Formats: sequence, structure tokens, C-alpha cells
Amino acid sequence: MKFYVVSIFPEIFKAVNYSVLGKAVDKGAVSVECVNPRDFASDRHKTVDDEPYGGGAGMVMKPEPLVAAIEKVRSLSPGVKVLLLSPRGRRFDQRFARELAGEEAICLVCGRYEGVDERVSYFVDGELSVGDFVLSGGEYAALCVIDAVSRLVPGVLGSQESLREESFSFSLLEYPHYTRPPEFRGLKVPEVLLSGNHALIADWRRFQQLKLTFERRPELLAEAELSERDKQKLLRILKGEEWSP
Ligand code: 9D3
Repeated sequence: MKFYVVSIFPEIFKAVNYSVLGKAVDKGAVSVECVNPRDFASDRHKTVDDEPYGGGAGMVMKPEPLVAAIEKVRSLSPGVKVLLLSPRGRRFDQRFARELAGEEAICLVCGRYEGVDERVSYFVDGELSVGDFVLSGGEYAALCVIDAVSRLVPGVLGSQESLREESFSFSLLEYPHYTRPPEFRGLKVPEVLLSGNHALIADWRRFQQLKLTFERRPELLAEAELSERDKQKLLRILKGEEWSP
């Protein structure tokens, strides 16, 4: 997967060189290339922003350097999907990530200041938001998108992790995880996990997944694929009962 990023802060994207994503970049499964609109500014001060027409606080990103940077990316990669990161864009979620993982190249255009000149929107293929909160610009949103989409690119995750990836497509929260020691500050690891009985462990984990999802994200249950046994478990959870073998 090839990512292009249009940003006046390319240093922020050095963050992709760490952890799972860093390994994917090292392997060549993912690449990230930054194009800086400042390099396309025509004046000697390399100006990328200006005062808003009509007045008001803050600055607006000028269209010429941003669109020149987008056109540079389109010339490098003719089929690229160009997305403007914007608070008014389509909400990014796992479905959107899966759609983007099917692309050959994605260009993420990051705004700064109070916003981007409206005319830039005519030069992109869509707009994307990561949620209803205010960021100072699109860069950290772009890192979220790069991370989430890269995980879905074949060869980026190990096969173990790829299997676990399915949990979100079944739209249930994960079960609780434990490792050594068996007791930490008086808190014990649930006995069933030490039993070695894998059928029982699977049953306990499924119960905990359903319980956590019911308690914290009940709206996810509407989309989950639930078996008859799951529904029996939910009934017990509804009654406030704990898991028992
Ligand atoms: C102060 C101006 N804002 C009114 C509340 C509008 C605004 C403009 C630009 C708010 C944030 C930004 C910068 N944000 C992004 O570029 C951004 C973003 C976000 O703020 N939230 C969620 N997803 C995204 S994607 C890009």
C-alpha cells in the first residue's frame, strides 16, 4: 500500500517508522511519501496561509500550494484516491478502513490553521473525519488512517494477529487478557484460564466479550452475529448472573 501525505509538517510522519507499521515499512509492504505544499508556494516567504475573506479569526490555507501538491501526487500515481482530512468528512471506521485497503494508493491531504480554502475540495475525491472532536490539523488523523489501513494490507500483521483482527468485524469487544503473575496486588487471574480446559476457556471468553459489549457498547450487539448459545449467555448477563462452568 502506497500512502502519499500532503502536509506542511512532514516530520510528524516519522512516527510510521515504529512498531507494527515500522516493520511493514521496512518490509516494503507499506510506504509513506510526504509532499510539502510549502515547496509549491510561489513567493519568497513560502506562504501557505492567508486571512479569511469576509474577516474573522485565524488563517486559511491558500488553495494554490495545496492543489499544486495534490497535482504532483496525481502525476506520480495516476490512480491515487485523494482524501481531504476534515472535521466535516465521512466518519472513519473499520468499514471505511477495509474499503481503503482495497486501493493501490491513497493520498491524505492535511489542513492546518482554521481550515482550508473551500475550492480545494474540488480537487479531492472525498473528505474524511476521525471523530467528533477538534484537532489542530489533519496530521494525527492521517496517522490513524495510515495505521488502521496498513493493518489490513496482506503481510503486515502476523497470521496470529490477522485472526484476532476478525473480532471487530463480528463487532464485539475483546475478552479480558491476563498474563503472569497469577496474583497481582491481590487481584487474581480467573481460575478457568489456569485450568487448561480449552473448551471452558473459550466459553468464558465468549461470555466476557458479550458482557463487556453489553455493558459498554450495547449498540454494537445489533450488528453482531449471535448464536443461540450467545443469546442464552446474554439472557444470563441481563439477569446480572456471572459466568459459571
Ligand atoms: C476553530 C475552527 N473549527 C471550528 C470549531 C473548525 C475546524 C477547522 C479545522 C476544526 C478543526 C480543524 C482541524 N481539524 C482537522 O483538520 C481534522 C479533524 C478534526 O478536527 N477532527 C476529527 N477529524 C479530523 S480530520 C482533520
